[in-house]
Amino acid sequence: MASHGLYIDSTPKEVSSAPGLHLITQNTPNGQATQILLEELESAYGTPFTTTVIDISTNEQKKEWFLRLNPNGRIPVVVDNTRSPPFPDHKFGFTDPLEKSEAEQWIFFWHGGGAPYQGNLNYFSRNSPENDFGIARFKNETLRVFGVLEIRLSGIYAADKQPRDYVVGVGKGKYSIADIKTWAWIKYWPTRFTQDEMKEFPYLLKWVERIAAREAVKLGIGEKYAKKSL
Ligand SMILES: N[C@@H](CCC(=O)N[C@@H](CS)C(=O)NCC(=O)O)C(=O)O
Repeated sequence: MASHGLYIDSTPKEVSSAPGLHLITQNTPNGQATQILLEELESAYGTPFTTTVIDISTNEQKKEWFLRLNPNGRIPVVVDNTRSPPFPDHKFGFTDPLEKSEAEQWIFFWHGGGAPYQGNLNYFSRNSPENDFGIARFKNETLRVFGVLEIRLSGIYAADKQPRDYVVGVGKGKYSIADIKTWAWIKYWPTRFTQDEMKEFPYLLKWVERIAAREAVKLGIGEKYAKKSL
C-alpha cells in the first residue's frame, strides 16, 4: 500500500493496512460531521469503513505521518486504500444542478460564517473567559448565523412561505450533507446558550431534534468515537 508515498514507517498500521475506506478522527463537531456521513453511507449502502480515533491534544495531527495525508494538520481525514473514489453520488448529496448548487452554498455558508464564529466562541470561552469583548462578538455572530438558518427553515422569506424540514432541496428539503455539516456544530448550543437565547429559533431547534433522532447520527457521535490513544 505504501507505493503511492502516502504512508511512512510511523504511519499507524491500522491506517496503512486498513482494508478500504478509513477515517482518522476525533469526536469534535468537524470530526462528527464526517463520522455521521460515513455511518449514514454504511447504513444506506453497506459501505464499510474503519476508524482511527486520535487525540489532538497531543498534536498527533502535526506529525509527519498525518501531514502526509493532510497538510492542514487537522482532523478529520479519510483515506481509501482501495484507491477508489470515496464519495460517489449518494443519497445525502444532490444530482439536480440547482439543488447541488444550493447545497454547496449552504455548506460554504456554514464553513465561512458559522463554524469560525461558533469555534471561536468555544475557544475564547474556554481559554480567555475574561475576554468579554471577544466572547460577546463571537456569541452575537453565532446567534446571527443561527438566525439565518431559522429564516431558511421557517420559510418566512420563501416564495411559498412554507417551513422546511431540511436546509436544502425542493419542497420541505431533503436530509443531506448540508444538514450534517451544520448540525454537528449547532447541536452543541446548550453548552454556550440559554433556552431563553434560543427561543428566537423554534424551527432550528425542531431541526436539531429531527436530525438527532436518526440512528446513523446517534452512531456517528457515539461511543465508537470516544477518545483513545494510538
Ligand atoms: N476544514 C476542516 C477543519 C477541521 C478542524 O478544524 N479540525 C480541528 C478539530 S474540530 C482540529 O483538528 N484541530 C487540531 C489542530 O488545530 O491542531 C473541517 O471543516 O472539517
